[in-house]
Amino acid sequence: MKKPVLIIGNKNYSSWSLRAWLLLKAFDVDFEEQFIDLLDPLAASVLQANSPTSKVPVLLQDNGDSDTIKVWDSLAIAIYTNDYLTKTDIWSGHNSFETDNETDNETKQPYPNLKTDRAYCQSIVAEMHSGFMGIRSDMPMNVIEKLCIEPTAACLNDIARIECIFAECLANRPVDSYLFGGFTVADAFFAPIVLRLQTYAQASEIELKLITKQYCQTMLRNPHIQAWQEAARQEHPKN
Ligand SMILES: N[C@@H](CCC(=O)N[C@@H](CS)C(=O)NCC(=O)O)C(=O)O
Repeated sequence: MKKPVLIIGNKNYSSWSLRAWLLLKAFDVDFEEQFIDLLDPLAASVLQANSPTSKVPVLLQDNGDSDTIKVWDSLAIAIYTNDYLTKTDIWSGHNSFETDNETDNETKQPYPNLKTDRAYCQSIVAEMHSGFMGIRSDMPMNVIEKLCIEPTAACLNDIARIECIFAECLANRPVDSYLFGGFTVADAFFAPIVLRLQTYAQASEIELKLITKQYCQTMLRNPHIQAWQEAARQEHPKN
């Protein structure tokens, strides 16, 4: 079986590409990358040829008999990954067999809070996918820079909401936890926020809560996020 192919944009700029890429990496999916340079004057025609929405990411999987399954949009890629590409339940980070049975294989005990955590995870992933326009418009992803902005009220409201989500998820967890303990799709969807805070927060004197800073540190230590940042720097060799 051929490896799935993930079509992505520039690692310095494409936040939706990062979400899908990180998800596949974190859940050990063996895939190939295909790059579209979004800054190239010909990008529009290349996007049009590869994506029904003319946007990245797009996931392609060989389905035999010259048939290729095409999945566009980061949220659809997450759902497809959960259904077909990994044995981990991406909404909880646990083994799918265990979550189907709602029982920890080792202890044979029901997982505490499994349904509540999965529902929360699904809700914040959907919220990220459809919202946070203030932060998206004031703080476009730019991995390699440190930039000072005057954040609008909409952006500050979005940051406050994100800090509230982080605080609720991380309450009563060890300092170096992901949002639900182990890595879930929520961490992949909030990864671009962490990189945006790295680019803009300190340079713009935006005060963040301790728990937000701790979560950002945890994410920035993730080897896949480090590899993504390094690749973003390679796209711009002068940095
Ligand atoms: N809702 C889409 C958003 C995808 C999106 O906006 N991708 C941007 C890159 S981050 C893109 O392809 N932009 C190209 C263009 O608009 O020309 C998803 O979740 O995948």
